[in-house]
Amino acid sequence: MTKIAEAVLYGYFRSTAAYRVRIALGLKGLSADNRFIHLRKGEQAQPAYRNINPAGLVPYWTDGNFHLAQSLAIIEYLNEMYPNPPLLPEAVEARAIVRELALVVCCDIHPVGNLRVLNRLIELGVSDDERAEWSRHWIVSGFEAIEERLARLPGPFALGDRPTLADICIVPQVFNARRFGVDLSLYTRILEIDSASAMLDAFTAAEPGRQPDAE
Ligand SMILES: N[C@@H](CCC(=O)N[C@@H](CS)C(=O)NCC(=O)O)C(=O)O
Repeated sequence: MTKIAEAVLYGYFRSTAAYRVRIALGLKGLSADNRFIHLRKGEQAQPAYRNINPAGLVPYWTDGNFHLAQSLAIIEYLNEMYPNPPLLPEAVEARAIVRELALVVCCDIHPVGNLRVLNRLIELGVSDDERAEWSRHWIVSGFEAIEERLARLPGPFALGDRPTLADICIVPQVFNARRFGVDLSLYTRILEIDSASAMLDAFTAAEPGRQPDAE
């Protein structure tokens, strides 16, 4: 594991977006200093963190004067700075498909189940059960789209025998789906990715339960 000298990753053990960056770092054989922002305690909204990342979200990446938000931007940055092993396939079409799958997770599933959205639903009087149903609904809707797409692609990963950005996004979303009690039995290709990933240290070391701030 090569430590990137001044780099700091701000994260939270259960943040699926930070989980994506942890996997990417692991696949590259890289590490950074970790700082933990306790999202449940609201540390992301405190001035101490807002002064670092005004958006008040994790993950956040700093390397000296270079600052970067958004997990996909951080992962693509790491992929360009440290090209081996590549996290995107070589063929243009394959790269586009991998990005398509990653974006279903990052744009269509994750944002509507994010903590601040669920907190806003609490303010609007939505019950615990209804909020859980809300999260499951959007995970199922996105997973159906992903599963259909994956059915036409070779496994065991999203696109062939090497993990890519698609797997980096899908695996943390599977963790989140299990947390919300989604029945995953229908998604055989997604489960295949989950099993193939579980054989790789980069994925297991990034699991929420293995992080120093895990509760
Ligand atoms: N699109 C952003 C999403 C970042 C994000 O929403 N992170 C969540 C944790 S997974 C967060 O910080 N939530 C804090 C909150 O909702 O207050 C990314 O991919 O980095």
